[in-house]
Parts: sequence; C-alpha cells; structure tokens
Amino acid sequence: MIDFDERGDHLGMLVALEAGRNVPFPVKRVYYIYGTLAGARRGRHAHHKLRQLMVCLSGTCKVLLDDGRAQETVTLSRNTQGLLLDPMVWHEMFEFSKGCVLLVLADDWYDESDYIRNYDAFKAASR
Ligand code: T46
Repeated sequence: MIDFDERGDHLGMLVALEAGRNVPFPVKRVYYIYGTLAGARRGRHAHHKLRQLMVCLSGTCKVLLDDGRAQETVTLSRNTQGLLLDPMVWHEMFEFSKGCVLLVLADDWYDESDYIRNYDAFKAASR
C-alpha cells in the first residue's frame, strides 16, 4: 500500500499521482472500473510483466492477492491510498459497494498476451 499526501484547502481536497514520485513506475495507461454488478468477482488473473497501482476513488471493494505461496485480502476504501499490484500476483476484486470506482495506473498498454487467466497455469508459472 502506498499512502498519498492529501492536498487542498478549505474549498476541497486533492491528491496528485506523479510517475516516478508517488507512483513507482512510468505510467503508460490509465483506466477505471465502475458499474460493477453486485456479487461480481472481477480480475481473476495475474500479469506476466505488468505493474499497476489501484486506487479506490469512491465506495469500497476487497482485493484478494495471491503470489502462489500466500494469500491476503485487503479492503480498498480510501482515495488517499494505492495498492501496488506487481507482476505474477493473482488478483480478484469482489464485494464492490454500489458506486465503487477503481482507478488503475499501468506501466504498459493493454496486451491480452500478458494475462494469465488460468489459476493452475499461474500456480505452475509462479513456482
Ligand atoms: C487488472 C484488473 C485490476 C481493454 O480493452 N483495455 C484495457 O486497458 C483493459 C484493462 C481492458 N480492456 C477490455 C478487455 C475486456 O473486454 O475491457 C474488458 C474488461 O476487462 P477485464 O475483464 O480484464 O476487466 P477486469 O476488471 O477483470 O480486470 C482489469 C484489467 O483488465 C486487469 O489488467 O489487473 O482490472
């Protein structure tokens, strides 16, 4: 988890994300996840090479992280905190609250061949 400094004043708040500063990689892509159906489980894959930073801008959700050896579940509920998603970490997002918006910064463009979508293949590759 990376904590971001909160800026702003009496008019309102602001968080700045800066590649090479509080984002520990050069950013080539930004996308956001929203409108998730109640009960849906998203993600369910790992990436071979991609590094990402996930920030919950609004609402809450949980993220299961699995590096092939241990699993941990974290709750994202603060827009002042980012979850660093390293390569070869299986991740599943679930228990999305209504109106949950996840912002994701990535160090490369979208490439389906970077995804490992089969859990057994992930386990074998992470050994
Ligand atoms: C990840 C988690 C955290 C694109 O066309 N371009 C893109 O940049 C992305 C990310 C997705 N897509 C297409 C591929 C699918 O047809 O958008 C559709 C939904 O993507 P997906 O089912 O992979 O969404 P999630 O929420 O399961 O996973 C996403 C990212 O794909 C993934 O890299 O790590 O968020």
